[in-house]
Amino acid sequence: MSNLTACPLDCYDACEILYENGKITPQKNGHTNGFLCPHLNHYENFHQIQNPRYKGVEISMEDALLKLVEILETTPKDKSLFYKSSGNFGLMQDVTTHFFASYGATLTDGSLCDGAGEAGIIEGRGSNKNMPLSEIAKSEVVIVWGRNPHTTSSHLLPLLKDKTIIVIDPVKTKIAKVADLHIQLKPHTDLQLAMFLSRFLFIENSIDEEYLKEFASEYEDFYELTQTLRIKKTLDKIDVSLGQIGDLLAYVKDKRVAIVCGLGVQKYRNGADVMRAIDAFALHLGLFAKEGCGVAYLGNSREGVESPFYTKAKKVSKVDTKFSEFKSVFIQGANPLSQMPDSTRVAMEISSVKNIVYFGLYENESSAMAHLVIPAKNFLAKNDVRVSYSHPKMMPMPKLKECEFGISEYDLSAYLCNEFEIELKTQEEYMEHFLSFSSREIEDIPYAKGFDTDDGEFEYLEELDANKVKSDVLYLITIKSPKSLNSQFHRQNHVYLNKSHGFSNGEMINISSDNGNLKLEVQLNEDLRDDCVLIYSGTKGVNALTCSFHSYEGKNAIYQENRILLSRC
Ligand SMILES: Nc1nc2c(c(=O)[nH]1)N[C@H]1C(S)=C(S)[C@@H](COP(=O)(O)OP(=O)(O)OC[C@H]3O[C@@H](n4cnc5c(=O)[nH]c(N)nc54)[C@H](O)[C@@H]3O)O[C@H]1N2
Ligand SMILES: Nc1nc2c(c(=O)[nH]1)N[C@H]1C(S)=C(S)[C@@H](COP(=O)(O)OP(=O)(O)OC[C@H]3O[C@@H](n4cnc5c(=O)[nH]c(N)nc54)[C@H](O)[C@@H]3O)O[C@H]1N2
Ligand code: SF4
Ligand SMILES: [Mo]
Repeated sequence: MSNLTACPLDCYDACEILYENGKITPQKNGHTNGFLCPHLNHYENFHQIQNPRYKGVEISMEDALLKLVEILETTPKDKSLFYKSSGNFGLMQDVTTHFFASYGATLTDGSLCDGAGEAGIIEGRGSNKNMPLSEIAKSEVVIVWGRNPHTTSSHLLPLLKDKTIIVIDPVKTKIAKVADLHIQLKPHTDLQLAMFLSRFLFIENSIDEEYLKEFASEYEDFYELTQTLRIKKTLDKIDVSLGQIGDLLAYVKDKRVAIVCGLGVQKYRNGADVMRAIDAFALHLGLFAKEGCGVAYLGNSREGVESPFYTKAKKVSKVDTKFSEFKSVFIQGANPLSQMPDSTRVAMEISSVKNIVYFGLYENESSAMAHLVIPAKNFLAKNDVRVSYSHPKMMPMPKLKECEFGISEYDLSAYLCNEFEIELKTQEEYMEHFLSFSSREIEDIPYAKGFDTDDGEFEYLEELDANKVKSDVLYLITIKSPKSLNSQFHRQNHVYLNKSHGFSNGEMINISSDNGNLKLEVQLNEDLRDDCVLIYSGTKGVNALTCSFHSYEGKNAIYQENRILLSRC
């Protein structure tokens, strides 16, 4: 049996890995380049939940499954909610969705992650096809725009060697420190910057009019829209200089350019518009039609893969879920009590739910609230298969070890389907179905022949709903930590800020927003702007500060819209 598998975590890289002599090791060839990130290096050291429990008392798996059936039987179908997130990215994880949808439970839609940016991309291009890693490798200049690759996509780093690197990020990230140009703009001002970049390309006459006439014929209207922004006043407000814009344009001129975007640009209400304005800049640079050029974002990793599961159901948003409207809530691969925005609201809402079922690997805020806890098996002990955001490979994740505790998603679903007489194919049939997409075609240069909109043309933003840039406010930056995968593994417990606020290292301070507050210990960090306060995703309590409004498009959470106040404890 091959000991080759893939990392199950929700991460850009989707690394192939080996399981040899009871140890996870990196795959020498391919994009992992023989090194693993800290999560996988220490994966098996993290304590997994081993025993099911009901109301705090350990019970057998058999009793846990009987309890689960009893909970479902005593709950009206429309009062059962299935809440799944991305703890494990395997395609087989959705077999539980199949059960709950077929059963008649309510599911969730919306996104805590990349939905706003994706909506903007789809509006502009008609679809969301990602730039593959193999094309990024061929570029000469990489613009890292609101992504933190040393933390969140470390396997991109070898590809960036010897290229010109431009970083657009309010934080002086590791990549910003070695970049040829770092634009440390004010948060939430990327829309304005992207509009200016397009405008100056027009002014310099650096656009390919023939290409635009064919694929984006409204370009003159868009140019007019960019002119509605006053140059000096806006640049001052967003903290970008004309010189920086000139430098950036000089670096990208006549070069193969990859714009590698992350979530940072779109954790805002108008996140879709921001991404669409960045796409427009890429379009004016001609990045959609050339080798080694393009825009990379998270994208739809399941492009071209048909789901074999039944997933039609009533859906409620996973951003502001009204848990109290349900009698039973089944949580899989998620820690909503920490990771959803407005966690105080979430805790209040969910406390009135009669039956909270948690199906996961680790103890956390959600398992602590749950009445019934069912341990899952980890990816090494079950069969699955996954796809990646950045390459077309279908990666089998076969079962590589026995584990006496926990239950796989397939086995749990098989049990429930049997109890409730719902049709389910064998696991082998589902695996075969997924693997049949192994040779699906993914274009190297997406959109080379035009866009996927109705008329094949790029749809521009038509009005500029740029947020008012405020001065004298503190922005909350809440991003991914190198030590945790959201709330999995080693969670952080500090607030990071620079010394201009007058606090010292180790001091406990109060951080408050319109939404709530929390106390954290200060770590001074001079990589941050004076107007930014950083708290990592996964830090306990961080989402007490965030609101549960949706982005205007894409039904996404907006983690960085809250202004922050700091005070001594
Ligand atoms: N180690 C680790 N890796 C992870 C994860 C993890 O938790 N830990 N999580 C995984 C998941 S679920 C995801 S979705 C990905 C996300 O990975 P990334 O896309 O890298 O997302 P973030 O870390 O949220 O933020 C990226 C960058 O955006 C910057 N930023 C913040 N606000 C703004 C802004 O207004 N404008 C601009 N231009 N930049 C801004 C931040 O300073 C940060 O450097 O990472 C995945 N990989
Ligand atoms: N403040 C703030 N909040 C954020 C973010 C942010 O940047 N800042 N980022 C947002 C983003 S991008 C995301 S994607 C979400 C992530 O939100 P969640 O998906 O809720 O994130 P995790 O904290 O990774 O929790 C995943 C859970 O999955 C379980 N799990 C892991 N593997 C398996 C498995 O094989 N089977 C089962 N059944 N369970 C498993 C683990 O027990 C773990 O508790 O958080 C969002 N929340
Ligand atoms: S870099 Fe990402 S995909 Fe690769 S092993 Fe680490 S968490 Fe998994
Ligand atoms: Mo995410």
